[in-house]
Amino acid sequence: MDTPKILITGANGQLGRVLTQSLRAEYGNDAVLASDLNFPDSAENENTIFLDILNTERVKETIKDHKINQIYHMAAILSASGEYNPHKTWNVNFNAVLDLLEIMRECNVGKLFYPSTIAVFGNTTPQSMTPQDVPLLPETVYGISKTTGELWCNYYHNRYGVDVRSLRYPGIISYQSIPSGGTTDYAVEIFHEAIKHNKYTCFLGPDTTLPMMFIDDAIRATIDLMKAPKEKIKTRTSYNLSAMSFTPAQLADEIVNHIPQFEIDYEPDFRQEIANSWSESIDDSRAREEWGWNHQYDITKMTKRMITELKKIYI
Ligand code: AKB
Repeated sequence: MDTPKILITGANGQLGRVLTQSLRAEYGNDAVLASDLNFPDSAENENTIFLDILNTERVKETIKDHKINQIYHMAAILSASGEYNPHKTWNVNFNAVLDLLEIMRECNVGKLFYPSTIAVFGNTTPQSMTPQDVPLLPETVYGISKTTGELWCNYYHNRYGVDVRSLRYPGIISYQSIPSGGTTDYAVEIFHEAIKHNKYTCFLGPDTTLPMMFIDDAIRATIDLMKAPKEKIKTRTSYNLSAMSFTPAQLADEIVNHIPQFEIDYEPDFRQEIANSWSESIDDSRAREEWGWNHQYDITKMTKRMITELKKIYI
């Protein structure tokens, strides 16, 4: 197997940052080229570049110049932000992926990781233990673009043999950055506000159940999927992936176990409708059977770790 030479797009995002650190820890700094539109804390250097994924020629040059053989394409506009600018969201989330698939084919790049999401599900999807193969009728432009991307990934794999692998991420909970633009972001914001102010106003109602995952599990799933032998990856649209499901009220109760004075109130906004169209829980048995996926964090373990890590930052 070739030594990995990895390009990460969206390396400054919630998942991209931690993925960059983890892949560098595993393969060395020089094996990982981190790219994004901007990096507030660091200037460009030989392993970090500013790259607009809509600039197809520059993306292609970068892949050729750096002899890239694996791409983690993490750049995307998320569900809530996407609704403010549907056409830009389509361009970033879909057209850039189609161009990338074509570059993969043309330049014979080894592997592509394509992040999909629970936003591919919609009001017609069974909401409890959503099966792997269901009709997808997403409500948001983010969901539409990710669904279409899944289908094109499958097409490029079947037609041209492009080794593209994908996961349908639930809401990701991490302490390394504050996500923005998503519907599941409340589950990160709540920890910051609990530690700083002992209270949080949630933009979803108390009983909104959504699937969630702690960052360590999400990163391990991503890297394990990319490392799995080709013949084990039988799903080339995107794998359902699951760890835990909870409501804002249940998460608040967990936080109270660590911060007894914590209080939550609720002011649902337009994101409530998006959340209502998504699954409450996910059947990810195919990922577990085919390449050995197994989560390690439940709501209790995740809450304890989030509070421990954020206290190191704030207190
Ligand atoms: C969002 O809320 O938009 C994302 C997602 C579930 O893909 N976190």
